[in-house]
Amino acid sequence: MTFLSQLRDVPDRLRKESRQVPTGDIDETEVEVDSSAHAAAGATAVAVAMRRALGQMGVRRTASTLLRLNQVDGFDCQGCAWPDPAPGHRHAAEFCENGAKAVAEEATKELLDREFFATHSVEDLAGRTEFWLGKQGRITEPMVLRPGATHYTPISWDDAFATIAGHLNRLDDPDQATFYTSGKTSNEAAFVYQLFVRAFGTNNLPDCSNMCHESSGSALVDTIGIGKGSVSLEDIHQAKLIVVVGQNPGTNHPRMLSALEEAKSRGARIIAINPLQEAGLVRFKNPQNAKGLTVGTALADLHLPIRLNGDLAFFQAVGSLLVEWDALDHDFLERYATGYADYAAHVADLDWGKVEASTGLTREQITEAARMFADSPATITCWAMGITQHHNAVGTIKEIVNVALLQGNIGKPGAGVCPVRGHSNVQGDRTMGIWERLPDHFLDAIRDEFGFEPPREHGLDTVGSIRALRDGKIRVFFGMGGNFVGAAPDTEATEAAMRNAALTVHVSTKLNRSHVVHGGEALILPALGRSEKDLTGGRVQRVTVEDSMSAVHASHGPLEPASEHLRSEVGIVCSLAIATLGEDSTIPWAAFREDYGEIRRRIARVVPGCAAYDEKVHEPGGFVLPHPPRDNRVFETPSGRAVLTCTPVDVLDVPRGRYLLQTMRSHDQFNTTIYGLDDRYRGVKGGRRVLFVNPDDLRDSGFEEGDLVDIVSEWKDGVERTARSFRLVGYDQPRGCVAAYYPEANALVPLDSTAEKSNQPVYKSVVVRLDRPGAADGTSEAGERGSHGSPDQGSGSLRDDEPHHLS
Ligand SMILES: Nc1nc2c(c(=O)[nH]1)N[C@H]1C(S)=C(S)[C@@H](COP(=O)(O)OP(=O)(O)OC[C@H]3O[C@@H](n4cnc5c(=O)[nH]c(N)nc54)[C@H](O)[C@@H]3O)O[C@H]1N2
Ligand SMILES: Nc1nc2c(c(=O)[nH]1)N[C@H]1C(S)=C(S)[C@@H](COP(=O)(O)OP(=O)(O)OC[C@H]3O[C@@H](n4cnc5c(=O)[nH]c(N)nc54)[C@H](O)[C@@H]3O)O[C@H]1N2
Ligand code: SF4
Ligand SMILES: [Mo]
Repeated sequence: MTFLSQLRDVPDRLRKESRQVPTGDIDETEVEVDSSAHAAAGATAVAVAMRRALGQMGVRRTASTLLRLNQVDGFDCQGCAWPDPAPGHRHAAEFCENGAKAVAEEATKELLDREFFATHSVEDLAGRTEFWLGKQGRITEPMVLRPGATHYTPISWDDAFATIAGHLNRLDDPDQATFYTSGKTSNEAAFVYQLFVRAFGTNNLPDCSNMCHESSGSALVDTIGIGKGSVSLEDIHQAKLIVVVGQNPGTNHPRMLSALEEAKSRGARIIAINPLQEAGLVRFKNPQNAKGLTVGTALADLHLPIRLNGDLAFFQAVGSLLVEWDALDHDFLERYATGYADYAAHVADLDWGKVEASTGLTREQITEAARMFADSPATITCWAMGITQHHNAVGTIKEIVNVALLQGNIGKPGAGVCPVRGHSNVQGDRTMGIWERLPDHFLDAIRDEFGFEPPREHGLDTVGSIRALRDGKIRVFFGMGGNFVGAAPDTEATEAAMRNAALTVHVSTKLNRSHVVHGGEALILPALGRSEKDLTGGRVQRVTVEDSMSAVHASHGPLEPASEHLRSEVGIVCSLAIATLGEDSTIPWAAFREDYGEIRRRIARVVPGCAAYDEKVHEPGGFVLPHPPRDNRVFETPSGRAVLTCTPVDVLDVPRGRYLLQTMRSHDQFNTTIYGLDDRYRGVKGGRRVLFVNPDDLRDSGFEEGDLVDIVSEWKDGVERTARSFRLVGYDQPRGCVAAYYPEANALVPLDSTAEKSNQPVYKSVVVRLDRPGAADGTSEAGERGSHGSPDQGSGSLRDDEPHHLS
């Protein structure tokens, strides 16, 4: 079923959902928008980074952390998963503004003690924004919220473990628990965690990847036989064409701009495909030159302002032109690929009308880009959430792979496919077995090493876990890091689901919404952060992480822990395992807790590609995991070849009076952690509840710049979801597209609106209308429907609409 027909199936009567996340402690009337101030200079970035770092950490902690950040004998940045240059090629300041903010947020001197929890009831905390919660400081001791209690109170570690073990062991079935992981967890912690969960008896291991690059993994496994990107940092430097699509590196992977700059200085051309003109790529000054002083020019040679969700059509059109022009690597296609004949026939029928409608681009624009592909001997395509968070994301990524395969751009220097990962160790967590659908050979290795039979039935992912919580099938939620409630789609449904659990537990550094929207009983277990010394077992412990380009290396923090009561994630998992599984477990939990080297020696025997792990991670710069397509053009698919695939082009029609909404990050947040209220590169200052709208659409809408609107999404499940009070901002982007920040807009994303095959929430193409405040529930002062465009379109009228292409 296409998205279009799903929309047209919206029932006549919609159930209204309008639970709002708190807004009270941010004065959004203070928001200032200066649309001309979009460009940012490097010097500003460094000044902002230093101001934040000094403000939160003080002089001494700032010096001792930032100088060790991303250094060979230092600690890995908690920010994104962008790789570090080879040892010997690193700068003294090998970090970006957002890396400095990530460190400052964790290493803050603000502490959150038991008095804080005695003062603030959970009800009070549930009325605060994520921004306020996160700014209260580091959690310093384990806390419990007993059934029916109004306040969190201190609990000893032993009692905490006994409480959790009691809940787990009282379940009728291990599948009544689910164990989430966010992507900061180290390889050692991830390995013991998945081992514990499987020894307990379930594969319910949802993770943030389910919301992030699941679509990339699905598409890449099917086509090239491995779910990871095929390039190294050196490949980026050597590429002749780099396509950055659906990604905002100036904010989310800032050091990538340095790599792009390097590539450009060696003659690469760059195409940016994005509805927005993101800073660094498209707009004037390079915000992230490592030294922060030189002011560069826009990196992209070509910017294509694509309509949201148009990328599948775009890449298919490029592929069809490459076939038409015979700009192909025939040798590669014959020796390594399969499916070319079908693909060529499929794209020969390309409907350019559909392509133009879907992309909002002209045939000339697409042809110009295709020429750049044809002229390049080595092309890399990089992508992130602008690609993965759509209903047809898996198909789009397969289309990106098709184009790469046509030109033999896999397994040669300067070429490849590059899904740019989000969290600093999200890729490593998967490598270590955090996956609800772990393959049998991996489970066999666990069985052979540890002498127990792990469960074989696939577990639940993120959306599956929310549904199971809602339906009462899951009673215990355990979160290793992250902010499940804040990050998940459909805020009202997710919050209700969490409240349905008997027990919710979070291993955390900072307070967030998942602690205050809780199950019958709730625990907060405070963990060491990556910037802190880990002396578990009485010795200095190192951990290891894997970056977006499969490089694995060690990390150890320099700082004294924020509190003596903090424990490492490894320590927490091992103690919980002993409490839950008892002393006669076949797994040496105490030895693991004593010496993480013991965990690494098991990783070496169990995890594919990790032989001699403990030796190799201690070499300067670590080692790179094997990647058969990249290393030897070996494709471990059923046919033993890379697979070209055929996907139909669907135009995502939007009914009249509706817009396509994407939810994205500002320059002052890390996912649900809100560092501050300024999106400097987009000219927004002092607030977050803004909706960016094309200026012509704004003019036609009957609203004015600065007006407040409620954003309403309608969906075929019969629920009308509302996010209230967003200020309209005119902002250059294709007509019909609008943008708001995550997590404020998560309430609008229906739980069941997920990508085909990957089940990833569709965060980047939500059909919405704009109402005058209160119109949706009849509390509007004007007393009338405030729907954008044709005022006769109330809820449920979608089926009568003539859909039209917004271009
Ligand atoms: N400072 C900072 N760094 C971060 C994070 C953070 O929150 N803050 N988060 C980390 C995580 S977990 C992740 S996953 C990454 C996310 O990194 P990004 O994917 O860069 O994050 P988003 O802000 O979601 O930006 C999506 C980009 O895709 C564009 N886009 C949206 N829809 C489409 C589309 O249909 N087609 C095209 N071509 N473009 C589209 C948007 O305009 C935007 O530029 O960043 C990581 N790094
Ligand atoms: N609307 C919308 N929703 C989205 C997205 C989107 O683009 N749009 N993006 C999705 C994506 S790509 C992702 S990855 C998810 C992110 O989802 P998550 O990874 O679950 O969320 P974060 O906001 O990164 O988690 C922040 C919390 O992690 C905890 N934490 C921080 N550091 C540590 C640590 O070292 N150890 C431990 N134990 N805890 C720590 C802190 O308590 C902090 O409050 O969100 C998804 N949600
Ligand atoms: S680019 Fe990413 S990993 Fe590197 S310093 Fe910045 S936030 Fe940290
Ligand atoms: Mo992510």
